[in-house]
Amino acid sequence: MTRRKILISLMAVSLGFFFLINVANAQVVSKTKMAGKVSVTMKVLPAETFEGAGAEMKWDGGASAVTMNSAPKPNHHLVAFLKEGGKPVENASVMISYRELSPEKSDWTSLPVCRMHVAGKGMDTAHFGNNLWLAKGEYEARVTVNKNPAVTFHFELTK
Ligand SMILES: [Cu+2]
Repeated sequence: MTRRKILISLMAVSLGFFFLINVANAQVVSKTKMAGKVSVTMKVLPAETFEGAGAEMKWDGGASAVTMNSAPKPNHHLVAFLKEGGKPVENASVMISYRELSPEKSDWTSLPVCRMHVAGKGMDTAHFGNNLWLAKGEYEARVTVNKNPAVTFHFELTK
């Protein structure tokens, strides 16, 4: 092997590691609870894009999407997927609020909730929520769907 080829393979290997580390770093939280007859799956995903050619989310109602160029730049996507009788719920009035429990205790903050679906995947993937910035720590999120009692989820972000 020439020196140049060795250098290129080293670069490819380190690029591979870079992607691996990033995938491993993408923290995903998913929890499900019942709110009346509606099953509410709260997810905390890495922030998703709403704009540009390869946009991951298609906004389709409610509050404005918090885009990647918002300040502070969002690092998470806090959303609720709803099902009733095993079928995805597309239309609902959804309120989401959250608060930090540790390291600092904060007041409840309401998330501007928009409805979206996964771009190109149709309304079966409809969900409610938004991008936001959250520091590492423990949190509680409260999701209210229509007139059902609110459901509370506890989650921890390690990054
Ligand atoms: Cu989304």
